[in-house]
Amino acid sequence: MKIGIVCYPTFGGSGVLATELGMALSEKGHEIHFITYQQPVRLNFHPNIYYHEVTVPTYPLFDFPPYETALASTMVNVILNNNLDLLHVHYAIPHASAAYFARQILKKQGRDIPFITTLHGTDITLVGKDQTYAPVVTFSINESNAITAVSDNLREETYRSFAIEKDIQVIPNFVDSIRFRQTDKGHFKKMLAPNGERILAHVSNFRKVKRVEDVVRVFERVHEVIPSKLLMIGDGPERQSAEELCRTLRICNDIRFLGKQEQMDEILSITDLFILPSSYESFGLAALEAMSCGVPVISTNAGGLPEINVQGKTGYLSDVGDVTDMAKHAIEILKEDNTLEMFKRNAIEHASNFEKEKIIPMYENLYNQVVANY
Ligand code: GMT
Repeated sequence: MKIGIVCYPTFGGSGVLATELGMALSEKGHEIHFITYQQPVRLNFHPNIYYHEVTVPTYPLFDFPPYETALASTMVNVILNNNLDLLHVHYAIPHASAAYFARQILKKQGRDIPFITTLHGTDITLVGKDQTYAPVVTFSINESNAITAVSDNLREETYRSFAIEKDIQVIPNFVDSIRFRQTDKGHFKKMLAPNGERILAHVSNFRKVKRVEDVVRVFERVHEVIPSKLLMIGDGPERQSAEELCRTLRICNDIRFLGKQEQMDEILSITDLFILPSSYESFGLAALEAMSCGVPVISTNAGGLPEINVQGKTGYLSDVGDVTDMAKHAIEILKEDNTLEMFKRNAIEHASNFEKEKIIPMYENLYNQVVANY
């Protein structure tokens, strides 16, 4: 099949998932055309992969250059030039409405193409709900030829927040367990934790919803009891306040802010515990990648997190903001080697339910159905 994939090309989970999906499909023989404003961060070369950059010409009149218009026009051109069978857009805003627009333009030219919208989270739970966007989001989701959500929770949230008239199929996120596996990176570990300290990690875009200060507060409590180091990976608006908090708590020496990193598999290989205290996660792809590398997870019980983190097995889940409970469980996991080993094994085993080989065929089946019924 010839498939156009539209996503945010950044480190965010939706872009990562869309890129991994495109790469996996290309390995299975599909021709994949990425349509984005920048080369997606995780995109590797493959003969079946094409990359089409959306450029937005500027003009002094434009205080807000019309990205959605440029995107829809690029979609039209890519579809016509490459004879695509299907568009798969990740993150509703503004990708679903741009796809609708492109489809309408093509219809006028006697060339029709279906599009699938995958909902990822903040497009529904935060940004999409805003009345500034909601009418367009509702309309374009309903106009999609198929809709998927990455968790049961996100599916329910979408029905609760928007008047959706169609079925939303849940296709969970997946992980490449060949890349995200436990490997021996003992030399890195020795450099970061020279005295055998436990290593805790957090990965995110440091937005409010991630509650990064809670990560620091949990670490402070763990650190009092267990010799440990914390790796903070990623960047975003809350980074500075988290760094300030480290200074106030006088634990800076044991916390490293690494910024955005591409080799997450290597960092996760030396990590003992992953902390994700978000006030909402539709899924928590970063936690799944950690689990696949044998890293247990301390998370909140918000959104779709209970669908991937299993209480007392792969980690623990606490109420949002309950850093005392999170720290108590973190200490319980990290205290004894035997306990940590058991949680690590469980994490790998449970993550295997979300291996890409199990999930990609769900997308392929959907593509076949949509194209056949169009
Ligand atoms: O977490 C973010 O803020 C980024 C966001 C995105 O759209 O890239 O991630 C969302 O999609 C990921 C992939 O499906 C999910 O794993 C994340 O849980 C979800 N984030 C939220 O719901 C906050």
